[in-house]
Amino acid sequence: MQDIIHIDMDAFYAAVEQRDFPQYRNKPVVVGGDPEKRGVVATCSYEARKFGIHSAMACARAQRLCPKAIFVRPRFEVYRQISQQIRDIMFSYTDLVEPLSLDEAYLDVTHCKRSFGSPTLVAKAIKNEIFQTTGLTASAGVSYNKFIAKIASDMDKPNGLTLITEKQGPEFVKQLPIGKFHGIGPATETKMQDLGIYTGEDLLAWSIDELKAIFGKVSEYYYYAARGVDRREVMSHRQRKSIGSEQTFSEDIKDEKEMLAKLQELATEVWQDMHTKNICGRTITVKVKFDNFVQVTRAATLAGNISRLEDISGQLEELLNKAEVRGRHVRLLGVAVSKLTTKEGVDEEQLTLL
Ligand code: DCP
Ligand code: MG
Repeated sequence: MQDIIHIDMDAFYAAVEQRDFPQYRNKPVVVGGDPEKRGVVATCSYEARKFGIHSAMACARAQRLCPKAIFVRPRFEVYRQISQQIRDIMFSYTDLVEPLSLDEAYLDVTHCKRSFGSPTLVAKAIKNEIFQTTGLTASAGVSYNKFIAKIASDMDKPNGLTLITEKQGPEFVKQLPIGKFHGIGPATETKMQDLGIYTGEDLLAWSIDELKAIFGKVSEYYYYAARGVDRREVMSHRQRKSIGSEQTFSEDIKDEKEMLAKLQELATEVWQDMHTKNICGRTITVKVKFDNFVQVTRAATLAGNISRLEDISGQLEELLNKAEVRGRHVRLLGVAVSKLTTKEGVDEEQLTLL
């Protein structure tokens, strides 16, 4: 059995605009094109949704529905940066992360790197970390496959967390409107409804062959989905850029010597990991998060590859000093190595392209 989490940011572009421009908060905000120039809505804040505004609607119509709405242009570069922050968080929990767009991803946490006892607690921790890091909320669906996890993440938006267990799965799918199935867009939905298929339960009456005659290759997915079954795996296309280890402390650390000792421990872990994975690197980064959640990183790049643990350890004190930790309370420390190559001297990035 797999433990799958689907994470989807709430009103993503609009939430970013409300975060960065306090004057937009609690107001109907529409991100998209120009209403005067046949622009289209990319997304809108939950305040704007109350007026019936939604993605892909003409901005001119949105303006008629809510004349007070604030129209803003998208800032893709900012969204991309935040998307990367979110992904880094996800990858710190599992290597199996499959992004679907800038604001959503599937995670397979069956073998979570930072285990908290249950996938629901892992989802909670990820949501929490996303909020601490970006100031934005996400919704999570927790289930035993991708199909159900994705529907679950949409059930309690915004800032929701919904668990659907393997036991609940088949009954849950029965009552599901057919248009909610991932991959069934408006055209297929109409086609299904014309055949009398309105819910998952209606779909149960159809054999694979009957479905294939009408829907072709995707029929198998429909057939199994109707039974709450989805065997698709979470596909990660990650190119590893760094290898690292970090720790959040139950109590903040104030003593510099203690910080350095912790960094040494983390460096040893990283070194062992590099060794097992047969990876070399040149850049050493120390990450420090203070009690006010401000995070700083300080890095040093060596002339050649790291060849001994001491190459990493030797940099820690100076990097810690550069992070200006003196007199401050530290809640997290991390060590990472980047500019990676394999022992054979081939770039990891090149390897993944082979
Ligand atoms: N997007 C877009 N055009 C669309 C749909 C979406 O440009 N037709 C962009 C803007 C969204 C982002 O993609 O912010 C994510 O899409 P979602 O469908 O996840 O929508 P939101 O995150 O905005 O809202 P929700 O809270 O419903 O997830
Ligand atoms: Mg979203």
